[in-house]
Formats: sequence, structure tokens, C-alpha cells
Amino acid sequence: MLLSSLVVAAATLVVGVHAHGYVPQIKIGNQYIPGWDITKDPYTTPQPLRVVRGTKLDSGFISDVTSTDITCSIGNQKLPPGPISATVAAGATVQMLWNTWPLGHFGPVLNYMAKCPTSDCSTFKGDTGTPWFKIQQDSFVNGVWASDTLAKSNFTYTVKIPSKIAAGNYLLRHENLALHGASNVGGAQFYPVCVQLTVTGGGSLNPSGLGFPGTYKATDPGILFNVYQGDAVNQAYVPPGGAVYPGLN
Ligand SMILES: [Cu+2]
Repeated sequence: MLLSSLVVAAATLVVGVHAHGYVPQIKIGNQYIPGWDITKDPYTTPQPLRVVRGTKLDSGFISDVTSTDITCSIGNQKLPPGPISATVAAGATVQMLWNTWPLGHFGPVLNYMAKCPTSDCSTFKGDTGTPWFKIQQDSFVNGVWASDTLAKSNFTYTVKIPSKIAAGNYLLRHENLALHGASNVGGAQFYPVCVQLTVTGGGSLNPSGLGFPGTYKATDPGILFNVYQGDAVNQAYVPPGGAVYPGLN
């Protein structure tokens, strides 16, 4: 029994160090919807249709903000095999259920959307132009980084879909930004995840203006940042990508 619990503890530690985390499931209202499970979905033929964009066979980070991987994670060039989306009402929430997130990979949690210009999102890469707008961000609140709060909240983060955006199909870009190595240029680690959504209701707003790649620069103060300089500095942290788009709710 002692041995088996040690094995479990060791396995958990290995996952925490190497796997970072991904989003195998989301929740809208009371409904659980499969995300992208990197332990199963890449090995299934034909590739299953998932509302979370698939990635290459790992959950690794992106460090080059000029790469098209920054849009929707590693392998952004690969589009889903067909149309699928999760339906959510404007003003409602989408819960991102990460499988895990390591404490100590701390930083802000940033959330953007882009309206898909086509009839569904399955052919939209979102990696050219400036289709994105920021909808929600949390950084350093009451002495705790948002990613640590996510890790301590059953690896769950809740995104509110803006109430005033126009109905239609969108990509939601949900991102953990780990700053533990960010005191050197190129040391910040980006973990974006994209979800294909159909937003119902809403209003008449059609925001845009940000590009991935494009908006983030390696030397942005929220990307090149020494996270170990103390609380006073952390309180002044300015997340990359600017302010949340005004008037969304
Ligand atoms: Cu790591």
C-alpha cells in the first residue's frame, strides 16, 4: 500500500513536471463537452471531431510569439477534419476544464475571441490579420497569480462570453502564460487553447483589432518580466495584449 501510494505520487509528479496541461473537456451550463484529449484523440482514426482545436502530440509550450503556433497552440496549421462547435448564449459562461496545471508555472490567464469569417470555424486559422479581441483577463489578484488560482480550482477557469457581441461563430482563444522563466527574452511560455463556439443571442458588436501572431512582442513588459522581484512589482504587472475590449457587456 505504501509502495503503491509512492508510485502514484511519483507518477503525479512526473505529470506535473512534463505535461503542463491541456483541455480535454469544457462545460457549458450543465453540459460537459469533449475537448481535445492528447492521450487519446491523436491516436484515433478517423480523427474525432472536437470543439477544442487539436494540437500536435504534446502539451508543450510556445515561446516564439511570431510563430503561427501562438494562435491556437502547436500545430495551428492543422485544421479540424470538419465543422463542429459548442453552442453558448452571449452573456453565459464556458468553463475550461484543464486536466492539470503545475503550481509554479505562474502568470496571467488571458482570453480572446475572433469571429470566424466563414460559415463555420473549421476552415479558419485565425493567424493572419487582426480578427481577435480581448474579452477577459486575470493576472495578479490579492497576491495570487491567476494560473495558480486555476490550479487550485480543480484546474477550472470560467470564461464569460460577452453579452453584446453579435451572434455567430467564433474562436475562443484561452491562454495560460507562464512567467517563471520570463526574465530572459524568449523565456515566457504560452499555452493557448482554441474552442470553436456558436454564440447565440447577443447584440450588434463586432470587435476585432488584435493579431496572433502580431499583437505580442517578445519584449512586451508583460512578457519579458521578472516574476521573482516581489509583490510590489507583481502588483504592477501589465498583461500583454492590452485592455479588455470596451463595452462588451
Ligand atoms: Cu514546464
